Amino acid sequence: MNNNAIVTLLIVIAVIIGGFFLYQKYADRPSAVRDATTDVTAQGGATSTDTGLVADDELEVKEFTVTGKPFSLTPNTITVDRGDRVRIVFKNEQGTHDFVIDEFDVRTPVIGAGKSATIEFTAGSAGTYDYYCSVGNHRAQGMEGAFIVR
Ligand SMILES: [Cu+2]
Repeated sequence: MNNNAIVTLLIVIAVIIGGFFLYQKYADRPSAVRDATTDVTAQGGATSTDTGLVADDELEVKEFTVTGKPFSLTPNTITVDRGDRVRIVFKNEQGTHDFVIDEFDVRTPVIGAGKSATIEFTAGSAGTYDYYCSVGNHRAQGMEGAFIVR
């Protein structure tokens, strides 16, 4: 009878311990769900990071192609907003030319016919500036334009 009582006690202890571990397993589940919820919140955070990417898009480079030939620069007006990052692709169709904006230290090399040169800069302050070809008297003959920063 004593042995039976001990066996019964062991079974009761086993059931209690088993029940405890079982309870722990189920108790873990809600916290796992809570982790998943935290992940969802983290994704919400990622969405605000996307907003940051939109802000980066505003810093996108504004590219303009300017064609040079005797004796014109086309287009002869370029308009950007203050603070814009600007890229000028200067394509020379005929003759020998360069592209210059003094105020922004913009100056491509002098290039020959069929060549192109690219220069990038930031339009730092508002105003109207001249761009021109600095070769010979090309500017006086018409190779100039207005670079407008709003
Ligand atoms: Cu020129």
